[in-house]
Amino acid sequence: MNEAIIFDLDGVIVSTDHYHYRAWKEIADREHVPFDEERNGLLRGVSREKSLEILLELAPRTYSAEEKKQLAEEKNKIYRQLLQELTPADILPGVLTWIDEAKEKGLRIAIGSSSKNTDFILERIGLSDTFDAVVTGADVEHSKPAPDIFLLAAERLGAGPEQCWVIEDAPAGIVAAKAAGMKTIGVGEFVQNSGADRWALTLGEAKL
Ligand code: B16
Ligand code: MG
Repeated sequence: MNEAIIFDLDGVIVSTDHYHYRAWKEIADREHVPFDEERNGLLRGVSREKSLEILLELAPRTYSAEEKKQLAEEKNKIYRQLLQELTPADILPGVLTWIDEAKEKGLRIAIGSSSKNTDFILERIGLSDTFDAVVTGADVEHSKPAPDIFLLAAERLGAGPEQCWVIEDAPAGIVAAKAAGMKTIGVGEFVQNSGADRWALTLGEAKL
């Protein structure tokens, strides 16, 4: 049976980093928590709730579970507003070629993303009907770096883990894919030394 490809979303298909940053920064400033682009890098690929935990590590006070829930909701509201700016022109270089070539070769393709905004993002960039399966943080209890998202994506594709290639931009995603027993292609500077089986600076330069 042919191999399958599971694409991460944020950082591989489209870059939403700066939107996440702008939304988290607004929350951080309001709460007097130091936060910059470097700290934002720590949130790459991990869930919204875990991202908030990391952000609040530098907070001057502690927060109740209810307060955290509210902050995460507020962040998402700001983020969703910013996502309105996304268009198909934001699809990262090389993505459409990868999708076309996979389809030509008869490979099944999926999205495996921690983002609970996946459906909205795919809609904004015009790729809602492109993938054979879409698995997000909303479908599993444990998000990346746990393997659950990728294992469910493989199951929905009808592929065994050993047949799957995962394309990821985040260390948490590479750890998750390896824990799932899958082959990995790291894309971008954040996963250059993360132990991915293959690596390229951009998806356009990456090879299966
Ligand atoms: P949301 P990915 C991840 O998406 C992002 O990289 C990460 O920064 C974000 O915190 C996470 O989704 C959750 O996103 O708040 O939209 O549910 O890289 O796994 O596609
Ligand atoms: Mg990512």
